[in-house]
Amino acid sequence: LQVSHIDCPPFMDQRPGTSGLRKKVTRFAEPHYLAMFVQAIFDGVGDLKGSTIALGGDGRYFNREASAIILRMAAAHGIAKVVVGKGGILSTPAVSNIIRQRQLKGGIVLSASHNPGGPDGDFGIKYNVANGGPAPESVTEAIFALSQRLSGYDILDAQAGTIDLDKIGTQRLGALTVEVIDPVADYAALMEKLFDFARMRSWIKQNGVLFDAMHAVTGPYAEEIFIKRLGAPAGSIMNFVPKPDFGNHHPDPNPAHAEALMAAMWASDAPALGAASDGDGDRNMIVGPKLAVTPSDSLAVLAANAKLIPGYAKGISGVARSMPTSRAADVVAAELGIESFETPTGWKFFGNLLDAGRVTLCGEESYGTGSDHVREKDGLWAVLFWLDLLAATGETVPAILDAHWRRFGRHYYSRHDYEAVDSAKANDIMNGLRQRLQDLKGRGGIELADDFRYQDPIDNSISEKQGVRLVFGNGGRLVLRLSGTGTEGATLRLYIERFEPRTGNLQLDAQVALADLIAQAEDIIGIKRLSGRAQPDVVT
Ligand code: VG1
Ligand code: CO
Repeated sequence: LQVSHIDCPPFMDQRPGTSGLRKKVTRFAEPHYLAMFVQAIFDGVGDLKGSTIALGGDGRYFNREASAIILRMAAAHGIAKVVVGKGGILSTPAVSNIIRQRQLKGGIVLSASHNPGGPDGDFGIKYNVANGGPAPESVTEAIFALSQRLSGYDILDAQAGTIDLDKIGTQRLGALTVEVIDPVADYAALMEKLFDFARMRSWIKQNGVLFDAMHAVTGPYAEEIFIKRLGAPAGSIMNFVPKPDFGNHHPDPNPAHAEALMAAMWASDAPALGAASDGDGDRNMIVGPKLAVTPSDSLAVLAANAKLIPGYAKGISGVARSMPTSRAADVVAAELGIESFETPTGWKFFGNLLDAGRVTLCGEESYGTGSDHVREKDGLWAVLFWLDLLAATGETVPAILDAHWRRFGRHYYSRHDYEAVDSAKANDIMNGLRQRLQDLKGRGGIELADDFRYQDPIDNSISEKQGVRLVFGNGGRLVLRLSGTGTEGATLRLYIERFEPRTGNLQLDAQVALADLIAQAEDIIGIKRLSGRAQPDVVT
Protein backbone atom coordinates (compact mmCIF):
# COMPACT_ATOMS: atom_id res chain seq x y z
CA LEU A 1 0.00 0.00 0.00
CA GLN A 2 2.14 2.84 1.28
CA VAL A 3 5.19 0.61 1.42
CA SER A 4 8.05 0.96 -1.03
CA HIS A 5 10.66 -1.64 -1.79
CA ILE A 6 13.99 0.10 -2.32
CA ASP A 7 16.50 -1.77 -4.45
CA CYS A 8 20.04 -1.56 -3.15
CA PRO A 9 23.16 -3.72 -3.43
CA PRO A 10 24.44 -5.11 -0.11
CA PHE A 11 27.07 -3.33 2.00
CA MET A 12 29.89 -5.73 2.71
CA ASP A 13 31.10 -4.16 5.97
CA GLN A 14 28.17 -4.83 8.30
CA ARG A 15 29.56 -7.50 10.62
CA PRO A 16 28.56 -6.69 14.23
CA GLY A 17 31.51 -6.50 16.64
CA THR A 18 31.73 -6.93 20.41
CA SER A 19 28.56 -4.90 20.84
CA GLY A 20 26.64 -4.33 17.62
CA LEU A 21 27.60 -2.56 14.40
CA ARG A 22 29.72 0.57 14.91
CA LYS A 23 30.85 2.93 12.17
CA LYS A 24 31.50 6.58 11.62
CA VAL A 25 28.33 8.67 11.47
CA THR A 26 29.37 9.58 7.92
CA ARG A 27 29.14 5.91 6.94
CA PHE A 28 25.79 5.37 8.67
CA ALA A 29 24.37 8.49 7.04
CA GLU A 30 25.19 7.28 3.53
CA PRO A 31 21.99 6.57 1.60
CA HIS A 32 20.46 3.18 2.55
CA TYR A 33 23.35 2.13 4.85
CA LEU A 34 21.37 2.09 8.11
CA ALA A 35 18.21 0.82 6.40
CA MET A 36 19.99 -2.15 4.86
CA PHE A 37 21.37 -3.21 8.24
CA VAL A 38 17.96 -2.81 9.86
CA GLN A 39 16.47 -5.02 7.14
CA ALA A 40 19.18 -7.60 7.91
CA ILE A 41 18.17 -7.45 11.60
CA PHE A 42 14.47 -7.84 10.84
CA ASP A 43 15.04 -10.77 8.49
CA GLY A 44 17.87 -12.27 10.55
CA VAL A 45 15.91 -12.33 13.80
CA GLY A 46 13.11 -14.02 11.91
CA ASP A 47 9.71 -13.84 13.51
CA LEU A 48 9.22 -10.16 14.20
CA LYS A 49 5.99 -9.79 12.23
CA GLY A 50 3.11 -9.05 14.61
CA SER A 51 5.44 -8.64 17.58
CA THR A 52 6.36 -5.75 19.87
CA ILE A 53 9.91 -4.45 20.18
CA ALA A 54 11.63 -1.62 22.06
CA LEU A 55 13.63 1.18 20.45
CA GLY A 56 15.92 3.68 22.12
CA GLY A 57 19.32 5.23 21.90
CA ASP A 58 21.89 7.25 23.78
CA GLY A 59 20.88 10.52 22.11
CA ARG A 60 24.00 10.86 20.04
CA TYR A 61 24.09 12.66 16.70
CA PHE A 62 21.89 10.83 14.11
CA ASN A 63 19.77 9.20 16.87
CA ARG A 64 16.54 10.90 15.76
CA GLU A 65 17.06 10.39 12.03
CA ALA A 66 17.84 6.72 12.62
CA SER A 67 14.79 6.31 14.88
CA ALA A 68 12.50 7.74 12.20
CA ILE A 69 13.87 5.37 9.53
CA ILE A 70 13.57 2.36 11.85
CA LEU A 71 9.95 3.18 12.73
CA ARG A 72 8.99 3.44 9.06
CA MET A 73 10.75 0.13 8.38
CA ALA A 74 9.08 -1.52 11.38
CA ALA A 75 5.72 -0.46 9.94
CA ALA A 76 6.65 -1.85 6.53
CA HIS A 77 7.85 -5.12 8.05
CA GLY A 78 4.56 -5.77 9.83
CA ILE A 79 5.85 -5.31 13.35
CA ALA A 80 2.76 -4.62 15.48
CA LYS A 81 4.15 -2.20 18.03
CA VAL A 82 7.32 -0.33 18.97
CA VAL A 83 7.88 0.98 22.50
CA VAL A 84 10.22 3.94 22.20
CA GLY A 85 11.76 6.23 24.79
CA LYS A 86 10.77 9.91 24.69
CA GLY A 87 13.06 11.80 22.34
CA GLY A 88 14.35 8.45 21.09
CA ILE A 89 16.26 8.11 24.35
CA LEU A 90 16.73 4.97 26.43
CA SER A 91 19.85 3.80 28.21
CA THR A 92 21.06 0.31 27.31
CA PRO A 93 20.10 -1.17 30.71
CA ALA A 94 16.72 0.58 30.50
CA VAL A 95 16.05 -1.09 27.12
CA SER A 96 16.98 -4.42 28.67
CA ASN A 97 14.58 -3.80 31.54
CA ILE A 98 11.72 -2.73 29.27
CA ILE A 99 12.09 -5.83 27.10
CA ARG A 100 11.92 -8.02 30.20
CA GLN A 101 9.17 -6.23 32.10
CA ARG A 102 6.90 -5.92 29.10
CA GLN A 103 7.86 -9.32 27.72
CA LEU A 104 8.78 -7.87 24.35
CA LYS A 105 10.21 -9.83 21.46
CA GLY A 106 13.41 -7.76 21.50
CA GLY A 107 14.77 -4.28 21.08
CA ILE A 108 17.04 -2.04 19.06
CA VAL A 109 19.63 0.11 20.80
CA LEU A 110 21.13 3.03 18.91
CA SER A 111 24.53 3.67 20.42
CA ALA A 112 28.25 3.48 19.91
CA SER A 113 28.52 3.47 23.70
CA HIS A 114 31.83 4.94 24.90
CA ASN A 115 32.91 6.03 21.40
CA PRO A 116 32.79 9.77 20.69
CA GLY A 117 29.73 11.18 18.89
CA GLY A 118 28.85 14.20 16.77
CA PRO A 119 28.88 14.56 12.97
CA ASP A 120 32.47 13.29 12.78
CA GLY A 121 32.06 10.75 15.56
CA ASP A 122 30.64 7.25 15.73
CA PHE A 123 27.19 5.75 15.54
CA GLY A 124 26.06 2.24 16.32
CA ILE A 125 23.13 -0.12 16.34
CA LYS A 126 22.58 -3.35 18.15
CA TYR A 127 19.78 -5.84 18.61
CA ASN A 128 18.72 -7.33 21.94
CA VAL A 129 16.70 -10.52 22.20
CA ALA A 130 13.72 -11.53 24.35
CA ASN A 131 15.74 -12.09 27.54
CA GLY A 132 16.74 -8.42 27.34
CA GLY A 133 20.36 -9.17 26.48
CA PRO A 134 22.51 -8.60 23.41
CA ALA A 135 21.81 -11.02 20.58
CA PRO A 136 24.05 -14.10 20.87
CA GLU A 137 26.68 -14.79 18.23
CA SER A 138 24.39 -17.19 16.34
CA VAL A 139 21.97 -14.29 15.77
CA THR A 140 24.57 -11.63 14.95
CA GLU A 141 26.21 -14.01 12.47
CA ALA A 142 22.83 -14.67 10.82
CA ILE A 143 22.29 -10.90 10.55
CA PHE A 144 25.73 -10.47 9.04
CA ALA A 145 25.21 -13.27 6.54
CA LEU A 146 21.95 -11.69 5.41
CA SER A 147 23.49 -8.23 5.17
CA GLN A 148 25.84 -9.63 2.55
CA ARG A 149 23.16 -10.82 0.18
CA LEU A 150 20.23 -8.44 0.64
CA SER A 151 19.03 -6.76 -2.52
CA GLY A 152 17.01 -4.03 -0.87
CA TYR A 153 14.65 -3.11 1.95
CA ASP A 154 11.03 -2.22 2.64
CA ILE A 155 10.02 1.10 4.10
CA LEU A 156 6.77 2.93 4.71
CA ASP A 157 6.49 5.98 2.46
CA ALA A 158 7.26 9.25 4.17
CA GLN A 159 3.78 10.60 3.29
CA ALA A 160 2.29 8.10 5.72
CA GLY A 161 3.14 10.60 8.46
CA THR A 162 5.70 10.94 11.21
CA ILE A 163 5.87 10.12 14.88
CA ASP A 164 6.35 12.90 17.40
CA LEU A 165 9.03 11.32 19.59
CA ASP A 166 8.61 14.05 22.20
CA LYS A 167 4.96 13.27 22.90
CA ILE A 168 4.36 10.60 25.50
CA GLY A 169 1.51 8.26 24.58
CA THR A 170 0.32 6.10 21.72
CA GLN A 171 0.48 7.13 18.06
CA ARG A 172 0.00 5.31 14.76
CA LEU A 173 2.26 5.03 11.76
CA GLY A 174 0.43 3.08 9.08
CA ALA A 175 -0.55 -0.18 10.77
CA LEU A 176 2.19 0.22 13.40
CA THR A 177 1.42 1.31 16.95
CA VAL A 178 4.13 3.44 18.53
CA GLU A 179 4.10 3.98 22.27
CA VAL A 180 6.34 6.80 23.43
CA ILE A 181 7.27 6.25 27.08
CA ASP A 182 9.11 8.06 29.87
CA PRO A 183 12.62 6.57 29.54
CA VAL A 184 13.38 6.79 33.26
CA ALA A 185 10.32 5.70 35.29
CA ASP A 186 10.47 1.89 34.97
CA TYR A 187 14.22 1.86 35.49
CA ALA A 188 14.09 4.02 38.60
CA ALA A 189 11.34 1.80 40.02
CA LEU A 190 13.55 -1.26 39.47
CA MET A 191 16.41 0.40 41.36
CA GLU A 192 14.08 1.10 44.30
CA LYS A 193 13.37 -2.63 44.53
CA LEU A 194 17.05 -3.55 44.76
CA PHE A 195 18.52 -0.92 47.07
CA ASP A 196 17.69 0.69 50.40
CA PHE A 197 16.83 4.21 49.29
CA ALA A 198 16.16 5.51 52.84
CA ARG A 199 19.60 4.40 54.00
CA MET A 200 21.30 5.88 50.92
CA ARG A 201 19.39 9.14 51.35
CA SER A 202 20.76 9.76 54.83
CA TRP A 203 24.25 8.62 53.84
CA ILE A 204 24.34 11.17 51.00
CA LYS A 205 23.33 13.92 53.41
CA GLN A 206 26.37 13.14 55.59
CA ASN A 207 28.97 12.22 53.00
CA GLY A 208 28.12 13.62 49.60
CA VAL A 209 28.16 12.09 46.16
CA LEU A 210 29.26 13.34 42.73
CA PHE A 211 28.03 11.67 39.56
CA ASP A 212 29.35 12.57 36.10
CA ALA A 213 26.92 11.73 33.28
CA MET A 214 29.52 12.85 30.73
CA HIS A 215 26.81 14.65 28.70
CA ALA A 216 25.42 11.26 27.81
CA VAL A 217 22.27 9.25 28.37
CA THR A 218 22.42 8.82 32.17
CA GLY A 219 21.81 12.54 32.81
CA PRO A 220 18.01 12.28 33.12
CA TYR A 221 18.29 8.99 35.02
CA ALA A 222 20.75 10.49 37.50
CA GLU A 223 18.58 13.55 37.98
CA GLU A 224 15.57 11.43 38.83
CA ILE A 225 17.43 8.99 41.09
CA PHE A 226 20.06 11.10 42.87
CA ILE A 227 18.31 14.44 43.06
CA LYS A 228 14.60 13.62 43.17
CA ARG A 229 14.52 10.22 44.87
CA LEU A 230 17.67 10.37 47.03
CA GLY A 231 17.54 14.05 47.89
CA ALA A 232 21.12 14.82 46.84
CA PRO A 233 21.88 18.54 46.42
CA ALA A 234 21.79 19.91 42.85
CA GLY A 235 25.59 20.03 42.54
CA SER A 236 25.80 16.25 43.02
CA ILE A 237 25.43 15.59 39.32
CA MET A 238 27.63 17.06 36.60
CA ASN A 239 27.47 17.10 32.79
CA PHE A 240 23.91 15.83 33.11
CA VAL A 241 22.41 17.50 30.05
CA PRO A 242 22.75 14.96 27.20
CA LYS A 243 24.38 16.40 24.10
CA PRO A 244 24.52 14.86 20.61
CA ASP A 245 28.32 15.24 20.63
CA PHE A 246 28.81 14.56 24.37
CA GLY A 247 30.41 17.98 24.67
CA ASN A 248 33.15 16.76 22.29
CA HIS A 249 34.47 14.21 24.76
CA HIS A 250 34.80 10.46 24.84
CA PRO A 251 31.82 9.50 27.02
CA ASP A 252 34.00 6.81 28.57
CA PRO A 253 34.08 6.61 32.36
CA ASN A 254 37.72 5.97 33.13
CA PRO A 255 40.43 8.08 34.75
CA ALA A 256 41.76 9.15 31.35
CA HIS A 257 38.48 10.47 29.94
CA ALA A 258 36.49 11.57 33.03
CA GLU A 259 38.99 14.31 33.79
CA ALA A 260 36.66 16.76 35.50
CA LEU A 261 35.35 14.11 37.87
CA MET A 262 38.88 12.96 38.70
CA ALA A 263 39.90 16.54 39.47
CA ALA A 264 36.92 16.96 41.79
CA MET A 265 37.70 13.68 43.55
CA TRP A 266 41.33 14.66 44.05
CA ALA A 267 40.36 18.02 45.58
CA SER A 268 40.47 18.53 49.33
CA ASP A 269 36.68 18.92 49.55
CA ALA A 270 35.92 15.76 47.54
CA PRO A 271 32.71 13.92 48.41
CA ALA A 272 32.99 10.36 49.76
CA LEU A 273 31.84 8.80 46.49
CA GLY A 274 32.38 9.83 42.90
CA ALA A 275 31.15 7.96 39.83
CA ALA A 276 30.62 8.24 36.10
CA SER A 277 28.86 6.39 33.32
CA ASP A 278 29.31 6.12 29.56
CA GLY A 279 27.41 7.10 26.39
CA ASP A 280 24.64 4.53 26.73
CA GLY A 281 24.68 4.15 30.52
CA ASP A 282 25.97 0.61 30.86
CA ARG A 283 29.48 1.35 32.14
CA ASN A 284 30.50 2.70 35.53
CA MET A 285 33.56 4.06 37.22
CA ILE A 286 33.70 4.18 41.02
CA VAL A 287 35.99 6.74 42.64
CA GLY A 288 36.76 7.48 46.26
CA PRO A 289 38.68 10.52 47.48
CA LYS A 290 42.03 10.34 45.66
CA LEU A 291 41.39 6.77 44.57
CA ALA A 292 39.81 5.13 41.51
CA VAL A 293 38.50 1.61 41.96
CA THR A 294 39.71 -0.89 39.37
CA PRO A 295 36.64 -2.44 37.71
CA SER A 296 37.92 -5.96 38.33
CA ASP A 297 38.23 -5.15 42.03
CA SER A 298 34.79 -3.59 41.99
CA LEU A 299 33.22 -6.85 40.81
CA ALA A 300 35.06 -8.77 43.54
CA VAL A 301 33.98 -6.30 46.24
CA LEU A 302 30.34 -6.42 45.15
CA ALA A 303 30.42 -10.22 45.15
CA ALA A 304 31.98 -10.38 48.60
CA ASN A 305 29.44 -7.96 50.10
CA ALA A 306 26.27 -8.71 48.14
CA LYS A 307 24.37 -9.96 51.16
CA LEU A 308 24.37 -6.46 52.64
CA ILE A 309 22.20 -5.22 49.75
CA PRO A 310 18.42 -5.87 49.90
CA GLY A 311 18.18 -7.15 46.32
CA TYR A 312 20.91 -9.74 46.98
CA ALA A 313 20.29 -10.49 50.66
CA LYS A 314 19.70 -14.18 49.93
CA GLY A 315 23.21 -14.44 48.52
CA ILE A 316 24.49 -14.83 44.98
CA SER A 317 24.54 -18.05 42.97
CA GLY A 318 27.77 -17.44 41.09
CA VAL A 319 30.00 -14.85 39.43
CA ALA A 320 31.10 -14.50 35.83
CA ARG A 321 33.85 -12.31 34.42
CA SER A 322 35.22 -11.79 30.96
CA MET A 323 38.54 -13.49 30.29
CA PRO A 324 40.70 -10.32 30.39
CA THR A 325 39.09 -9.23 33.69
CA SER A 326 41.33 -9.89 36.68
CA ARG A 327 40.81 -13.03 38.68
CA ALA A 328 39.90 -11.15 41.86
CA ALA A 329 36.28 -12.30 41.60
CA ASP A 330 37.34 -15.95 41.26
CA VAL A 331 39.07 -15.77 44.63
CA VAL A 332 35.91 -14.40 46.25
CA ALA A 333 33.76 -17.06 44.59
CA ALA A 334 36.04 -19.82 45.86
CA GLU A 335 35.84 -18.43 49.37
CA LEU A 336 32.05 -18.11 49.22
CA GLY A 337 31.77 -21.60 47.78
CA ILE A 338 29.95 -20.46 44.64
CA GLU A 339 30.65 -21.04 40.96
CA SER A 340 32.76 -18.69 38.88
CA PHE A 341 32.96 -18.47 35.10
CA GLU A 342 35.38 -17.01 32.57
CA THR A 343 33.72 -15.88 29.33
CA PRO A 344 34.85 -14.06 26.18
CA THR A 345 34.68 -10.26 26.10
CA GLY A 346 31.20 -8.78 25.59
CA TRP A 347 28.02 -8.93 27.62
CA LYS A 348 26.30 -11.33 25.22
CA PHE A 349 28.30 -14.17 26.73
CA PHE A 350 26.76 -13.69 30.19
CA GLY A 351 23.15 -14.09 29.02
CA ASN A 352 22.88 -17.88 29.17
CA LEU A 353 24.54 -18.10 32.59
CA LEU A 354 22.20 -15.43 33.96
CA ASP A 355 19.12 -17.03 32.40
CA ALA A 356 20.06 -20.40 33.86
CA GLY A 357 20.50 -18.89 37.33
CA ARG A 358 24.12 -20.02 37.45
CA VAL A 359 25.41 -16.51 38.13
CA THR A 360 23.98 -13.43 39.81
CA LEU A 361 26.81 -10.94 39.23
CA CYS A 362 28.92 -10.35 36.12
CA GLY A 363 31.69 -7.96 35.29
CA GLU A 364 34.27 -6.82 32.80
CA GLU A 365 37.51 -4.94 33.29
CA SER A 366 36.22 -2.29 30.88
CA TYR A 367 34.15 -0.59 33.60
CA GLY A 368 31.21 -2.92 33.15
CA THR A 369 29.33 -4.49 36.06
CA GLY A 370 25.85 -5.94 36.29
CA SER A 371 23.54 -8.54 37.74
CA ASP A 372 20.54 -10.68 36.92
CA HIS A 373 18.18 -7.68 37.35
CA VAL A 374 18.63 -7.04 33.59
CA ARG A 375 20.70 -8.67 30.85
CA GLU A 376 23.09 -5.78 30.18
CA LYS A 377 25.80 -4.22 32.24
CA ASP A 378 24.35 -1.36 34.19
CA GLY A 379 26.25 1.80 35.12
CA LEU A 380 23.87 3.47 37.57
CA TRP A 381 23.04 0.14 39.17
CA ALA A 382 26.73 -0.33 40.01
CA VAL A 383 26.97 3.19 41.45
CA LEU A 384 23.89 2.59 43.61
CA PHE A 385 25.32 -0.76 44.73
CA TRP A 386 28.48 0.96 45.98
CA LEU A 387 26.45 3.77 47.53
CA ASP A 388 24.23 1.32 49.38
CA LEU A 389 27.29 -0.66 50.46
CA LEU A 390 28.90 2.47 51.90
CA ALA A 391 25.62 3.30 53.65
CA ALA A 392 25.26 -0.25 55.01
CA THR A 393 28.80 -0.48 56.38
CA GLY A 394 29.56 3.12 57.28
CA GLU A 395 32.96 2.54 55.67
CA THR A 396 34.83 4.63 53.09
CA VAL A 397 35.80 3.49 49.60
CA PRO A 398 39.52 3.17 50.49
CA ALA A 399 38.69 1.28 53.69
CA ILE A 400 36.49 -1.19 51.84
CA LEU A 401 39.19 -1.87 49.25
CA ASP A 402 41.86 -2.16 51.90
CA ALA A 403 39.87 -4.66 53.91
CA HIS A 404 39.10 -6.60 50.74
CA TRP A 405 42.76 -6.93 49.81
CA ARG A 406 43.70 -7.90 53.35
CA ARG A 407 41.16 -10.69 53.19
CA PHE A 408 41.59 -11.96 49.64
CA GLY A 409 44.92 -10.56 48.43
CA ARG A 410 45.21 -8.00 45.65
CA HIS A 411 45.20 -8.47 41.90
CA TYR A 412 47.23 -5.54 40.62
CA TYR A 413 45.78 -4.78 37.23
CA SER A 414 46.09 -2.47 34.25
CA ARG A 415 45.01 -2.25 30.62
CA HIS A 416 47.14 -0.58 27.98
CA ASP A 417 45.35 0.41 24.77
CA TYR A 418 47.11 1.15 21.50
CA GLU A 419 44.42 2.82 19.41
CA ALA A 420 44.01 3.26 15.65
CA VAL A 421 47.02 1.09 14.87
CA ASP A 422 47.45 0.17 11.24
CA SER A 423 45.24 -2.93 10.86
CA ALA A 424 47.84 -5.01 9.04
CA LYS A 425 50.44 -4.25 11.70
CA ALA A 426 48.04 -5.06 14.54
CA ASN A 427 47.09 -8.36 12.92
CA ASP A 428 50.74 -9.23 12.46
CA ILE A 429 51.40 -8.61 16.14
CA MET A 430 48.45 -10.80 17.15
CA ASN A 431 49.23 -13.58 14.70
CA GLY A 432 52.94 -13.48 15.43
CA LEU A 433 52.18 -14.10 19.08
CA ARG A 434 49.69 -16.84 18.25
CA GLN A 435 52.34 -18.68 16.25
CA ARG A 436 54.76 -18.65 19.17
CA LEU A 437 52.40 -19.97 21.84
CA GLN A 438 53.88 -23.47 21.88
CA ASP A 439 57.42 -22.10 22.25
CA LEU A 440 56.44 -19.72 25.01
CA LYS A 441 55.05 -22.42 27.24
CA GLY A 442 57.51 -23.24 29.98
CA ARG A 443 59.68 -20.18 29.30
CA GLY A 444 60.09 -17.25 31.69
CA GLY A 445 57.67 -18.77 34.15
CA ILE A 446 54.83 -19.10 31.63
CA GLU A 447 52.66 -22.10 32.49
CA LEU A 448 49.82 -21.61 30.06
CA ALA A 449 49.87 -19.95 26.67
CA ASP A 450 46.76 -20.21 24.55
CA ASP A 451 44.21 -18.44 22.41
CA PHE A 452 41.10 -18.38 24.57
CA ARG A 453 38.36 -20.71 23.43
CA TYR A 454 35.02 -20.71 25.18
CA GLN A 455 32.39 -23.36 25.28
CA ASP A 456 29.13 -22.01 26.66
CA PRO A 457 28.17 -24.34 29.53
CA ILE A 458 24.45 -23.93 28.79
CA ASP A 459 24.06 -24.26 25.01
CA ASN A 460 27.54 -25.69 24.30
CA SER A 461 28.19 -23.15 21.54
CA ILE A 462 31.88 -22.54 20.90
CA SER A 463 33.67 -19.22 20.41
CA GLU A 464 37.28 -19.34 19.32
CA LYS A 465 40.22 -16.94 19.09
CA GLN A 466 38.96 -14.72 21.90
CA GLY A 467 42.37 -13.41 22.93
CA VAL A 468 45.81 -14.73 23.83
CA ARG A 469 46.49 -15.57 27.47
CA LEU A 470 49.92 -16.00 28.96
CA VAL A 471 49.56 -17.24 32.51
CA PHE A 472 52.58 -17.32 34.81
CA GLY A 473 53.23 -19.78 37.61
CA ASN A 474 53.21 -17.01 40.20
CA GLY A 475 49.63 -16.01 39.31
CA GLY A 476 50.64 -13.24 36.90
CA ARG A 477 48.85 -12.93 33.58
CA LEU A 478 49.26 -11.14 30.27
CA VAL A 479 46.38 -11.00 27.83
CA LEU A 480 46.38 -9.55 24.33
CA ARG A 481 43.37 -9.06 22.09
CA LEU A 482 42.04 -6.85 19.34
CA SER A 483 39.15 -4.55 20.14
CA GLY A 484 35.84 -5.22 18.43
CA THR A 485 34.28 -1.80 18.98
CA GLY A 486 36.63 0.61 17.21
CA THR A 487 35.91 2.36 13.93
CA GLU A 488 39.40 3.37 12.86
CA GLY A 489 42.29 0.99 12.20
CA ALA A 490 42.74 -1.57 14.95
CA THR A 491 43.00 -1.18 18.70
CA LEU A 492 45.32 -3.53 20.56
CA ARG A 493 44.50 -4.14 24.19
CA LEU A 494 47.18 -5.46 26.51
CA TYR A 495 45.93 -6.56 29.93
CA ILE A 496 48.45 -6.99 32.75
CA GLU A 497 47.75 -8.68 36.05
CA ARG A 498 49.80 -9.74 39.06
CA PHE A 499 48.62 -11.32 42.28
CA GLU A 500 49.90 -10.10 45.64
CA PRO A 501 48.94 -12.28 48.59
CA ARG A 502 47.15 -10.70 51.53
CA THR A 503 50.33 -10.57 53.59
CA GLY A 504 52.27 -8.75 50.86
CA ASN A 505 52.58 -5.11 49.84
CA LEU A 506 49.03 -4.08 49.02
CA GLN A 507 49.42 -0.32 48.67
CA LEU A 508 51.56 0.12 45.56
CA ASP A 509 50.60 2.14 42.53
CA ALA A 510 49.43 -0.39 39.92
CA GLN A 511 51.87 0.77 37.20
CA VAL A 512 54.75 0.43 39.66
CA ALA A 513 53.58 -2.96 40.90
CA LEU A 514 53.26 -4.17 37.30
CA ALA A 515 56.44 -2.59 35.88
CA ASP A 516 58.35 -5.87 35.54
CA LEU A 517 55.46 -7.61 33.83
CA ILE A 518 54.93 -4.66 31.51
CA ALA A 519 58.58 -4.87 30.48
CA GLN A 520 58.27 -8.63 30.04
CA ALA A 521 55.21 -8.09 27.82
CA GLU A 522 57.24 -5.84 25.55
CA ASP A 523 60.02 -8.44 25.41
CA ILE A 524 57.61 -11.23 24.50
CA ILE A 525 55.05 -9.44 22.33
CA GLY A 526 56.86 -6.28 21.26
CA ILE A 527 53.87 -4.05 20.65
CA LYS A 528 55.98 -0.89 20.82
CA ARG A 529 58.76 -2.34 18.73
CA LEU A 530 56.45 -3.66 16.02
CA SER A 531 53.87 -0.88 15.93
CA GLY A 532 56.36 1.96 16.26
CA ARG A 533 54.34 3.43 19.12
CA ALA A 534 56.31 4.79 22.05
CA GLN A 535 53.45 4.56 24.57
CA PRO A 536 49.93 3.24 24.87
CA ASP A 537 47.22 5.83 24.06
CA VAL A 538 45.14 5.03 27.11
CA VAL A 539 46.21 3.41 30.36
CA THR A 540 43.52 2.34 32.80
C1 VG1 B 1 34.89 -3.12 24.70
C2 VG1 B 1 35.22 -3.70 26.05
C3 VG1 B 1 34.26 -4.83 26.38
C4 VG1 B 1 32.83 -4.29 26.32
C5 VG1 B 1 32.58 -3.65 24.96
C6 VG1 B 1 31.23 -2.99 24.89
O1 VG1 B 1 35.02 -4.12 23.70
O2 VG1 B 1 36.55 -4.16 26.09
O3 VG1 B 1 34.55 -5.34 27.65
O4 VG1 B 1 31.91 -5.32 26.53
O5 VG1 B 1 33.55 -2.66 24.71
O6 VG1 B 1 31.10 -2.02 25.87
P1 VG1 B 1 36.34 -4.25 22.78
O7 VG1 B 1 36.02 -5.36 21.83
O8 VG1 B 1 36.54 -2.93 22.15
O9 VG1 B 1 37.45 -4.58 23.70
V1 VG1 B 1 30.15 -0.67 25.56
O10 VG1 B 1 29.83 0.06 27.00
O11 VG1 B 1 31.20 0.15 24.47
O12 VG1 B 1 28.86 -1.23 24.69
CO1 CO C 1 28.33 1.33 26.87
